[in-house]
Amino acid sequence: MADLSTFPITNKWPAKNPDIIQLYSLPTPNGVKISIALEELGLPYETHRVDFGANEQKSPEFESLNPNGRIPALIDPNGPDGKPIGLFESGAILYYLAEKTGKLIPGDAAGRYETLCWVMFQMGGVGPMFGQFGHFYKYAAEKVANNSYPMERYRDEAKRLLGVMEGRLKNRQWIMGDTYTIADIALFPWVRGVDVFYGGRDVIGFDDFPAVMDWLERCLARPASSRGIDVPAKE
Ligand SMILES: N[C@@H](CCC(=O)N[C@@H](CS)C(=O)NCC(=O)O)C(=O)O
Repeated sequence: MADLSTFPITNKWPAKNPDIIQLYSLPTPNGVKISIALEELGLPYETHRVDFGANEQKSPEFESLNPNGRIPALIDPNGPDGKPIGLFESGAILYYLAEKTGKLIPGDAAGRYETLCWVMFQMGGVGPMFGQFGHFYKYAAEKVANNSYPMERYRDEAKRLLGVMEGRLKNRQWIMGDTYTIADIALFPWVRGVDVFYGGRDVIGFDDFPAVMDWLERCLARPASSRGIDVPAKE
């Protein structure tokens, strides 16, 4: 049995089965990227729900694994050289899982780097900008009731980014063409989130991006997406 005692996070969230991947998460766009990837890969994993209401993501135990105090974070008891490894930042976790299994990423070096470009596009662009849009459009709407600038700025940037995706997805089934990869898994929960979490479908103008919408439907229709999209479920 793997020994995870060097990871203080396991004191607060004990592992029932320390031999399988431990995922610390919530069903947010960043969180579900990892559960969806794990479902696609068929890797066994145990989930631990991090309660934002109790600010658990900023607890010393959580920050011992991710000093940035944000989900998702993960421990793989069977990391490089068979030793346990702790990881944070969803893009890095996705890349790790793809490298570990040789799946959800093209086999050739050029294809792998191109996939990484799109993962980084999500991490540096789509995630932060869509997130700020949601903040000003929904969560902090009252605070900026007299100033439409923040919402408009991030709305327009979100639209621009969707335009980039529209160009990429025209005549492609997936971001990398015929192969479903971690780039799709990084991006689609954020596009879905504009609608499901922020109610922003109309203000962003989803209808202006038909190729993105068709791709989103294809992503959501995958059985692994249904299994991973609400993980960890409420107890
Ligand atoms: N770049 C990070 C972002 C992670 C992130 O922002 N997670 C959010 C949930 S989607 C979070 O933990 N928020 C809690 C907080 O900010 O305190 C990643 O992709 O893993």
